[in-house]
Order: sequence, then C-alpha cells, then structure tokens
Amino acid sequence: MKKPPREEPRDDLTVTPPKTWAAGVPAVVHALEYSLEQTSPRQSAVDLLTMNQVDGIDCPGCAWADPAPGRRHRNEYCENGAKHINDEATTRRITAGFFREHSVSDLGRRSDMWLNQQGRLTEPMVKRPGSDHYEPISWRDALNLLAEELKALDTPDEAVFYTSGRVSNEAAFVLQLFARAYGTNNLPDCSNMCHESSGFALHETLGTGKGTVGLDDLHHADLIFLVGQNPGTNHPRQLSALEQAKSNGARIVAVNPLPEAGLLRFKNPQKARGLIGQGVRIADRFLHIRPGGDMALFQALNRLLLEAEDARPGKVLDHAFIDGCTSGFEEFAEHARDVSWDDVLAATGLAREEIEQVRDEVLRSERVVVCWAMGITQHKHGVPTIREIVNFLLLRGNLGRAGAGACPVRGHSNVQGNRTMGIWEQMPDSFLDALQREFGFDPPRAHGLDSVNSIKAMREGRIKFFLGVAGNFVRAAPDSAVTEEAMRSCRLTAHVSTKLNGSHTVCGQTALILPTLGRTERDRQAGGEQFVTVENSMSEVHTSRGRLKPASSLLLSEVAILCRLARRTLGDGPGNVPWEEFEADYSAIRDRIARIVPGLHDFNRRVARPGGIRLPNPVNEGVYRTATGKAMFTSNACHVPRVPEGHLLLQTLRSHDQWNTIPYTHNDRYRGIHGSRRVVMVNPADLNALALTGGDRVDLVSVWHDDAERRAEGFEVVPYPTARGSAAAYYPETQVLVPLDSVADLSNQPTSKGIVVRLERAVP
Ligand SMILES: Nc1nc2c(c(=O)[nH]1)N[C@H]1C(S)=C(S)[C@@H](COP(=O)(O)OP(=O)(O)OC[C@H]3O[C@@H](n4cnc5c(=O)[nH]c(N)nc54)[C@H](O)[C@@H]3O)O[C@H]1N2
Ligand SMILES: Nc1nc2c(c(=O)[nH]1)N[C@H]1C(S)=C(S)[C@@H](COP(=O)(O)OP(=O)(O)OC[C@H]3O[C@@H](n4cnc5c(=O)[nH]c(N)nc54)[C@H](O)[C@@H]3O)O[C@H]1N2
Ligand code: SF4
Ligand SMILES: [Mo]
Repeated sequence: MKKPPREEPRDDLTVTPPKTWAAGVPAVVHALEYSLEQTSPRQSAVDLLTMNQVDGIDCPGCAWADPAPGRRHRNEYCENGAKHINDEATTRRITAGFFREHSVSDLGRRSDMWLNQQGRLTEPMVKRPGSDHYEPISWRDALNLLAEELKALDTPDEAVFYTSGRVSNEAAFVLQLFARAYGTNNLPDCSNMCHESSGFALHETLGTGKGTVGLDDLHHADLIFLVGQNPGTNHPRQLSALEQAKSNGARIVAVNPLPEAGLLRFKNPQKARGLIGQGVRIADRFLHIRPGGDMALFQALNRLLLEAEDARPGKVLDHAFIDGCTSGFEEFAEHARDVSWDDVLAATGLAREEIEQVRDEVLRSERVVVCWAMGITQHKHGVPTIREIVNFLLLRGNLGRAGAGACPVRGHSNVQGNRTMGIWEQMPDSFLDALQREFGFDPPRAHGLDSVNSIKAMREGRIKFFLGVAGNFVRAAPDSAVTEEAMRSCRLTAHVSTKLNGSHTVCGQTALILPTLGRTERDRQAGGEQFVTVENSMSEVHTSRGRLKPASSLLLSEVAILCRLARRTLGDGPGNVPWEEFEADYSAIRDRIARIVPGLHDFNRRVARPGGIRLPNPVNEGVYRTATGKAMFTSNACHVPRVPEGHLLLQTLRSHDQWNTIPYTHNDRYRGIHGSRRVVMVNPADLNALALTGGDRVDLVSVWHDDAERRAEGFEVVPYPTARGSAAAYYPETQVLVPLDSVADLSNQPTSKGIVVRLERAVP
C-alpha cells in the first residue's frame, strides 16, 4: 500500500502549448498512472471492466449515457471515469489516529486535494463543542445525537438537508421522504449550482426540466451545437458519440471562449486506428465567443432565420409545428427582428459573417441538437439564454422528433435522478400528493431553501442543523468567507461522506463525519446483497452494483444511515413509512417509488432488464405541460455583458485532473498547465493592455456592489487564447471571489462563470 502524502504538493508551474486534440494513448496511460497510485493494479482492472456494463458499476463520474447494451465496448469508460473510480477504490485509509494527529484547525489549513489523498473514511467521528479534534463515536451515539438535535429545534425549517448528485435514487428518495416526514422542504442540492438555470428555463418553456434527446438522436443529428461545455475533460465519452455522429455526416459548431482540446480533435482510445494519426476533427466551426455572449448569439441566429423565411416564405420555418405546438410566436418574432447587430457583435465578440455562416449550416440541416453545460447556466442571464436556445429549436421544429432536440449535459452521475426522486425544495403538488397517498402523512407545502438561500438563512441564524449527504457543500458554494461563517453558526453540521474534504473542517458547534459505502462496494443488508439505481443525462434509469469489499467493516450504506436516523428522529410517526423494511431490502423502496414517480411503474422488474428504463419525456410525445399547454416562444431583452475599463470577466472552471471541488493533481494536461492550479489564463492582448506578462504574480480581486473585499491571492499569469476581455481560473480556489448575491435571474444559481475582477500585482 502506498502511503498518503504528508506534505502539501508545492506549486511549480510549467506551461506548454495547449493540446489540439483529446483522448488517445496519453489519456489511457495517464489514467493507469492514477489507478496504480490509488489502488493495486488487480483491483483497478476488475473495477474498470465492470464499469458501465450491464449489471456492473455505473461510473461515479459524469452523467453521460451508455450505448445500448449490445453496442457497448469492452472498455466502456474514459480516462477520467477511471480516475474517479480509482479515487474511490483507493487502498489508503483514514483512522482515528489520523484525527488525533491532526486538529480541525490543522485540517482547515490543508487543501482539498491533500485531504482527499489521505484515503477513505473508516469510522464515525464527532467534534464536540469547544474541542478542536474529531474523536470516534459509535453509530448508535452518532445517530442519537443527530436525532436529539433535530427533535430540539423550534421548527423543522431550522434544518437543511443537502445532497450531491452522486447518491443513488434509493438514498435520494429516502432522504427527501425523511426531510418531508420530519416537516421541511429545505432540500438544497448541487443542482442549485449546476443546471438550475436549465431546469427553470426548460420547465417554463417546454414543461419538463430534462433534456429531450437520447444517444441515438445525437448519432443521427445533422448539426450539433456544443455550447459552453468542455467534453474532452468533463464528458469524455460524449466525444465517442460525436465521432459516430460525424461518421454519419453530422456537422458540429462549438461555441466557447476557450479553444478546448476536446472541441477540436478526438483520438478514440477504444479503436485501434484511434491510437495513431490525427484523430477525428470535432468542430467544423469554432465560435470564439465572449463569456455571456451566447444569448445574443442565439438571438442573432433567430433573427437571421426569420429574415431567411421572409426571403423564401414557407421554406425556412416549420409552420406546421409552430402553428400546432407552440404559443407566443408573433410576439417573439416581432421582438427578435429588432435585435441590434451592434449589441450582438459587442456581446459575442464575433464577426457578423461567422454568425451568418452558422445560419447557413442551420438552413442545410434537417435535424439540430443543441448541447450545453456550465458555460451557459452559470451566468446572470443563464435562464433567458436557454429560452433563446429553445426559441431557436422551435423555429424549425427541432424538438420532439428523432435526431433533434435540447441536450443539457448533466454533471454528476445521478444528479438528474435525485430530482426525479424529489430532491428539490419546490417539488410540485402532484408529487407531494402522491407521497401523502402512499405514506399517509401530510408533507409540508411551502417551498424550502435552495443552496444560496440556505447560506443566507444560516447567516441570519435561522438554520441550526445541516446534514450533507455526499458532496462538499462549503467548497462548492460561493463566497467562501460568508459560507464558512454561516456554517460555523450552526449548532450541528454533519456529512455522510466517503472521503475527507474541506466541509468537514468548517464545523458547527458539534460536527459529525458519517462514513459511507461508495458505489464500487458490496452493499449487504438484512435482505441480502443490494444494488442501487441511477438516472443518466438521457433519462435512462439503470442499476449499479458494487463488487469490492467495503473500505471498512464500520461503513454503513447511505440508505441505512438515513433509515436509522429517520426511525430515531420520528419514532412511529407521522404516517406509516416502513424504514426498517427499506433498509433491509432496497426493492421495497423501489416498489414505493414505482407508485409515486410517473414512468417508473413496475420499477423492480423493468430496471432489471439490460439497459434499464428510459423515462418518457412528454415533449417527445407532443405534450407540453406549460402555462399555455404548448411549447412557449419567449421574448428576452438582449444582454450585453459589460466590464469596466481595466477589468476582466472571470470564469471559474474545472481542470482535466479534478472532480468538482477535489483536484487530483496540479496538472491540466490539455491546456498545457502543469504543476500549479493557482494560475489565471488571460488573452495576450489583454495582458498587454494591463501591462502584465506571463509569469507575473497577481491577486484576483472581485468587484461587486458591496464593501466586502473578495481577494484570491498569489496567482500566476498565463497568456492563453481566451476570448478578449475574459479570464479563466480554477474552481474551487476562486470560490472566494463569487459574491453570494451574484446569482442568475430566476434560477438563483451562483454566477460562477461571470465574475468581474481586476488583477492586482501581488506584493512580493
Ligand atoms: N473530469 C471531470 N468531469 C466532470 C466534472 C469534473 O469536475 N471533472 N464535473 C461534472 C459536473 S458536476 C458538471 S456540472 C460538468 C461540467 O461540465 P462543463 O460545463 O464542461 O464544465 P466547466 O469546466 O465548468 O466548463 C465550462 C465550459 O464552458 C466554457 N464557458 C465559460 N463561459 C462561457 C460562456 O459564457 N459561453 C460559452 N459558450 N462557453 C463558456 C468554458 O470555457 C468551459 O469550456 O462536468 C461533470 N464532469
Ligand atoms: N466557482 C464555481 N463553483 C461551482 C462550480 C463551478 O463551476 N464554479 N460548479 C458547481 C457544480 S456544477 C457542482 S455540481 C457543485 C459540486 O458540488 P458537490 O457535489 O457538493 O461537490 P463534489 O466535489 O462533487 O463532492 C465531493 C465529495 O463527495 C463525497 N462523495 C463522493 N462519492 C460519494 C458517495 O458515493 N457517497 C457519499 N455520501 N459521498 C460521496 C466525497 O466525500 C467527496 O469529498 O459545485 C458547484 N460550484
Ligand atoms: S464519460 Fe463520464 S460516465 Fe462515461 S466513463 Fe467518462 S466520466 Fe464516466
Ligand atoms: Mo455539476
């Protein structure tokens, strides 16, 4: 077994030219290096071969869909999936001795990378009021402590229950059931910081919060937009789908302020010919857009399509679809014709011809898919931008038919499933009514708190109890100083976790670490060996079965922890929830889900079939559950992001070697950045104007209309071909710069991709 590092790795930056292709041999070698470091080679090979296979482990990485059962490759995983699974399957362990050696204050000074590298958590720990150390506690005492705190609150709304998208459907369902039986809808989740803007805009305009396409649609599209996403790093197997689409003749338009490697070329490591040569070109057109300019881009495209229709009446728009299935067209069209080219060019930084060329691509294409991710949702105008994408799709009837549609590319492997299971602070009455019928208690109806509002409520002393099931809330949330103070003001903070992270070091008066099984591990309960289920980005629900021996004999599953906590907190009431039966046999949970969630009827039987269940999407059946009963065109004021002279618009993003808040190494291979994450990427022309050069040390200072100083210190400047006026730096190191009040309109999602900053020369 390799020992975990005792020291923090030092920053030692080297910069090489960014790569112009993704995946291929170095990707495979690189994944193996990380595997060997984390686990024994034998164990790692066993895990990987069952990954994303029928009856195997669902990759704990992103939510990208698997090909149909007969079409899966023997190695149906990517470099990063291999890293994520090996990070969980590490042979390193954290024991009670570790916490004796390291005080909470000491751990609080460590990076999340170092904390994660110490290995798997092995037994429940408590930090008592006034103490600076975690000490062991039995499960019984830990759960009693939590239950007593919950019973002592003045109202159930003084508690919040956070989840991250790695938890299974079964655990998510049990968690929301417990929270609602206890009496609150305070169910913030990582989705509030991720695709909330997509959910809001799609719900409003199409009547469903989910994407409308499956893998087959991508394979058969004529034109695919990749907007605000970096698939080479964050959804690598999407590149295989794009490769297949291209071999079927698809064209691809990538829209991004950074020329990301995975948008340019792809060498498929699953194919012999993928290992040599140039690989496949991905983007036929690359729009080097300014951050936040996408709304203007789609407005311009919409205007151009309307004008093309004027020139060739009846030949451009899908009138049958517009007349039969949509509302609001006339008003939208009038507004869209007025969008000003000056605004569009200022907002996008593109040339008019580039946008006209994309219009021509659209006019040549029968079937169009638009894919997007955080580059769209994490902006102040994320919701109206997605509305414009919907307008764009509606104009030519690119919805509800094969090869066309909307594809918000989800992050966490089960983030979409968590929502299906009721993890949302504002679940509709239809869901709450179903819970009431099934379990005989009256769930609270008032909307609960999302992530940002939970922090505000903590700050105001309205929240006393925080339970996080998976995730790293403190690091994932914006405005680190504010969030940390808010967490510290709680009476009790507790986390159900596989590995140590920064959130465990920012404690309420009492703090608990509740270690749990990971997805790779065998889950044995009284009723026998269990599997769980998850839902991918394309609404396919399937099983995941871990096979490894648990990291410690003291680990409980998430379902077991939550069912036991519910029994201790709620006793025999309210209603009749068979918590014990749920814990013993997860199929009992699925039987109930089957009666509550539309589309999951006969859940246990259907999910056991190879490939699982594809949840119906009403849009694909021509049903729009919107205010007008139709797909809604909307009119949105054009937004031109403006940054004061001498400032830049900063986006905070992921490197190739990290999983969200957890960096695995200091490298970002595709961008040519090695040995340090404290870097800020800036366009050379902007550096010139700011009298800075590569290698200079700067502080990033966030500019916001309050008096608080938000400063991230000691970043090295890297000249990089990012769009003019913008900069990029890694999250979570830059979390301190994102003001809590800087949120997307309507979705309340933090604007992690649109922070106005100035670069100040660091004092040496
Ligand atoms: N390896 C790995 N995989 C992951 C994750 C991980 O941390 N590591 N995280 C998972 C999760 S939870 C998520 S949500 C997804 C995130 O997947 P992505 O959304 O791809 O993740 P980000 O790194 O945030 O990158 C956003 C991309 O948007 C671009 N961008 C930024 N601003 C704009 C803009 O205004 N307009 C346009 N057009 N583009 C813009 C950036 O340059 C970048 O390429 O990945 C998932 N997969
Ligand atoms: N500035 C900025 N902020 C952002 C973003 C950004 O782009 N920029 N992205 C946002 C996005 S898209 C997201 S999704 C959030 C991510 O927010 P989170 O989902 O809260 O964060 P993660 O880093 O994925 O959480 C990692 C932790 O999850 C725990 N874990 C892993 N697997 C399991 C498991 O199987 N069970 C349990 N119980 N625990 C497990 C481990 O303890 C690990 O330390 O961050 C958001 N915050
Ligand atoms: S693309 Fe996503 S789901 Fe697929 S193996 Fe890679 S990380 Fe896992
Ligand atoms: Mo995410």
